[in-house]
Amino acid sequence: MLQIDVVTLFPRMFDAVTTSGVTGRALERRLYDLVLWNPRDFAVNAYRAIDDRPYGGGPGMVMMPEPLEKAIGAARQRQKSTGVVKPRVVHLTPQGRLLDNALVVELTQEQGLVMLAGRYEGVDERLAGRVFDDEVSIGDYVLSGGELAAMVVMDAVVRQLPGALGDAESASQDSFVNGLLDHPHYTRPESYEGAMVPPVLLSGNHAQITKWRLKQALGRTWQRRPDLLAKRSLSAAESVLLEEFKKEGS
Ligand code: 6GU
Repeated sequence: MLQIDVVTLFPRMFDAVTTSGVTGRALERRLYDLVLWNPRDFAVNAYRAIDDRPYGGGPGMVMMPEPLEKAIGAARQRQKSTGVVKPRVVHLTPQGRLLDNALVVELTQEQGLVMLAGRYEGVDERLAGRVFDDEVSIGDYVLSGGELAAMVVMDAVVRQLPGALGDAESASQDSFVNGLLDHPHYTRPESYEGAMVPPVLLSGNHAQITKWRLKQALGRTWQRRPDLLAKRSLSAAESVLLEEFKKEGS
C-alpha cells in the first residue's frame, strides 16, 4: 500500500480528498494510507512558534527549519514502521519542478511519499539540502500554501493506483498518457440547442469512431497546445489525420 504523509499547518484541508471522489474511495479500499502532521506539534520554543521574520527584512514570515525537520522526521519514522525504507520527500513550492504526467508516473512508482506543504513566504532554505528529494510546483501562479498543490499531487498519483478507478474509467485512456489533449465527448440528447452530435459517433462503426477521436485529439492539441505536439513525434497515420483536421477546419 502506498504510504503518504503530509506536513501541514492545515490538516483539515485534506478532508477534501479523504472524504470524496476517487481519492476518498481509494482510501476506503485501503489502496493508500494518509497521515497528517502539524509542525505546530513539533514547535521548539516557549511560544510554540513555527515561523519568524525573514533575515534581511521584507514582508511576511518564514517557516523555521527545526519544527519542520522534526515533523518530517516523525513522518519518516512512521513510514519505516510500515516497511517503507526510503520514502520520496517532496517540498511543494512555486520554485519547484513543474508537475507533469511524467513526474506523476515517477511518484506513482514510489512506496512512500512525504510531502511538505509550506505556508507564508516559504521555508528556511537550509532545509532544502537536508531533507528534500524534490521540489515540485503545480503551475506558474502563487497559491496561499502548498496544501492544494499536495492534494493535486495526491489525486493525480492515487488515480493511477491499480483498482482506484472503476471499469468505466481508466487511467491508461486519460488525456496526456499519449501526450495529447482529450477528444470531445457527447451524450444525450442527440440535438441540443440546435447542435448535433457528430454523426460518426452514432454510426456504430468503432474503427471509424476511434479514428475520429484520434483526429480530434490531434487537432485540438495542435490548436490549443502546440507545445505538446512539439515534444512528441507523429506517426505517418497521425500526420495524415492531423492534415485532414486542418483541411476540414474544425
Ligand atoms: Cl507547490 N505552492 C504554492 N504555494 N503555490 C504554488 C505551488 C505550490 N505550485 C504553484 N503555485
